[in-house]
Amino acid sequence: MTTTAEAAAATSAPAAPAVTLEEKCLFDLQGYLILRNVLTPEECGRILDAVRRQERDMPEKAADFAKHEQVRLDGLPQMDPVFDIPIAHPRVLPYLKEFVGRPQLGNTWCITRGPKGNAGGWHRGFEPIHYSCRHGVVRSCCLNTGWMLTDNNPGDGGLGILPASHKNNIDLAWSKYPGLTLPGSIEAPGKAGDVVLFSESLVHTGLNRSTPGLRTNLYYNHADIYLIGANLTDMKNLHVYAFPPDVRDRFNAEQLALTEWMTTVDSAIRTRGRAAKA
Ligand SMILES: O=C(O)CCC(=O)C(=O)O
Repeated sequence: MTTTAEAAAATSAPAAPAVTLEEKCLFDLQGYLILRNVLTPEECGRILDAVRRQERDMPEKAADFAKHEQVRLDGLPQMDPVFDIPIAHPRVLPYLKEFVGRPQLGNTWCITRGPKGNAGGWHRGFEPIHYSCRHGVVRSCCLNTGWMLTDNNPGDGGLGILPASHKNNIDLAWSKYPGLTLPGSIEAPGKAGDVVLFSESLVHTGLNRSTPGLRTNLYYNHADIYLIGANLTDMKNLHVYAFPPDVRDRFNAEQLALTEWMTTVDSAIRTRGRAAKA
């Protein structure tokens, strides 16, 4: 288990310059951006170790993997402080502020998939009406960040995206199209340490893996403060989204600001959520 001090040290990467006009233009055009080398190989290794520990030590997760060659973990920072690293990461935070406005961290999850795993179908979290660009101001009310802990080369089972679908006008039955048979769809390629930022209005999916080995990506989703309230309607999972005070106690100022909505969640509600799940 990573110590709090190690996790804090690991989040002290130098701040990135402001989002450039070219990046804003590209994000508005295609609905996603890929940032290179956000995590160091050492950080990827430490986070991946923690993922593998959880996948192995939680019996239901180990069983999932044995059966489906695919496993999902949710509420990551509640499992190990090393999962704090992507929260308000200095390379990513300027984009969250620029594209969301008043971003707050929603759910955090991890998906590992091997060649026999069955990736999900095409979907999006929010309709295009939740994306806008007016007078040069981009607003994606929900912005996801996909953190590649292993390479996402073609065929590795990475993230599939339909560029520009964050503002498409004609819908298809997205989930009916297997993998890259969806017209216009592509893979978001990257190496371990890269991050794909994408509007949750963009149609996307996990792709099946055709190469040997495992692909592991983390997803940290962010919503504008007025949309994050939707989490409060999901009582069954509220205790997963909202971290208890002892987790937030170890956060720096930016991480605290990005998770401020969690202070509105009463510990009794969290306890009720845990009890309902048990
Ligand atoms: O990487 C994946 O397997 C799929 C990610 C995704 O689309 C999701 O979790 O909503």
